[in-house]
Amino acid sequence: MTKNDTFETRKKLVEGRYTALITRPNVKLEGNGVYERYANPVVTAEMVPLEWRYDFNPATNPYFMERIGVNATLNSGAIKINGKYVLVVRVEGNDRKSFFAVAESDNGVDGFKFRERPITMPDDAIPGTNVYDMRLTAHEDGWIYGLFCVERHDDTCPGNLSAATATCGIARTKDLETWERLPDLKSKSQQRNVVLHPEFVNGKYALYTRPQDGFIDAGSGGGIGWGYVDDMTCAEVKDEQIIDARYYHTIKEVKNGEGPHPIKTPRGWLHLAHGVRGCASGLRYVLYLYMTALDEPWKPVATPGGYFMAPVGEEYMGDVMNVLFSNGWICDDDGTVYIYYASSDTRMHVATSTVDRLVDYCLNTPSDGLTTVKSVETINALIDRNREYFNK
Ligand code: M1P
Repeated sequence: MTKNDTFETRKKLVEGRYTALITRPNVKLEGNGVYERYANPVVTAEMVPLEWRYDFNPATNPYFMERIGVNATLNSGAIKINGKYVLVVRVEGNDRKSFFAVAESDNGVDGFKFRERPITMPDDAIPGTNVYDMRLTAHEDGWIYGLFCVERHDDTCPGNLSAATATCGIARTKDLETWERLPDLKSKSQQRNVVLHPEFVNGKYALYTRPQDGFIDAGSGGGIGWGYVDDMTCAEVKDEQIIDARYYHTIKEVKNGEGPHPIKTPRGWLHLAHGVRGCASGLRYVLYLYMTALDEPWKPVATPGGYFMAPVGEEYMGDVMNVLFSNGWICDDDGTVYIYYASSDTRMHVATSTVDRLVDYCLNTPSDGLTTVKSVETINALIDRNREYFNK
């Protein structure tokens, strides 16, 4: 077989596999009544366009080998624009650098197609090493903001190659194509998982924050915070109040962080977040919901106990095992909610539900009583109430 034959044979094979993958229909699975998962992930590393990864010139790539590998597609921001379900995907290369890329679908559950090129995100005045996990907010000021984590080496520790800092990067756009980079958020501590509330509150921009002592450890950062910003073009959060605290022996003992911005419902703001606890195999990341008051989005009104979603099946497996993470969801006009989540820092999935069901879940799931005794009391109370109805 000549080199040219090899090129043509492999190209045909790779292109055929790629087309089959990106046109594969998705199938809704039965769930627990709160939400439904889908059979296939919606975006994987293999779905990243071939022309981003392969050299298509037979003279310079006679074996049709992949030249630039993609390791994962994960933690994606989500928004609906012009009738399309749009993800700003965190694409991570084999070189460990993440970048953002837009993928769009007509129905939100399959057929996601990447735009022609990844996003060229302008740098801050202080260049970053890595960017990831964008939260998208179409704010009432008319801009679409993207808030994301910017990682830099911590130069105060010159001998330590793993010392890093986490800061909130800010950019805005009208079309997800051209981005205006604004200065990074100023705050007293390091920050990750910062999210812009979609409305002005008390005439100011409002942020969900996650103050943290170090790059990995939340440390004395007590949970999800809330703070105000006067001007997004020079954003500074001076005071943060913790609105969703961490607790001993809960799903958010070690860390928690706001997911996408909350959805406005008649009963209050509906929030999706992640909680982290330690176990023998490392950290376990799960998703949970809570609600805050409509006129006071910092005030919790419903705090269902335990997790809403945790890894199942292949979701356990990946680069960072035992992780579900979400920073994007879309609420349609008919009340359908598309929850986009990544499993084990490797691939993107969707689950669907409705605003009504998620609010019902929040208002009727018992809070965490924080002890075994309380948990058993809560179950017994349900059994008692069920006596009249069960097995009739
Ligand atoms: O590896 C799991 C997640 O770890 C971090 O999340 P957090 O800041 O809450 O600990 C982030 O690096 C996130 O991207 C990653 O998915």
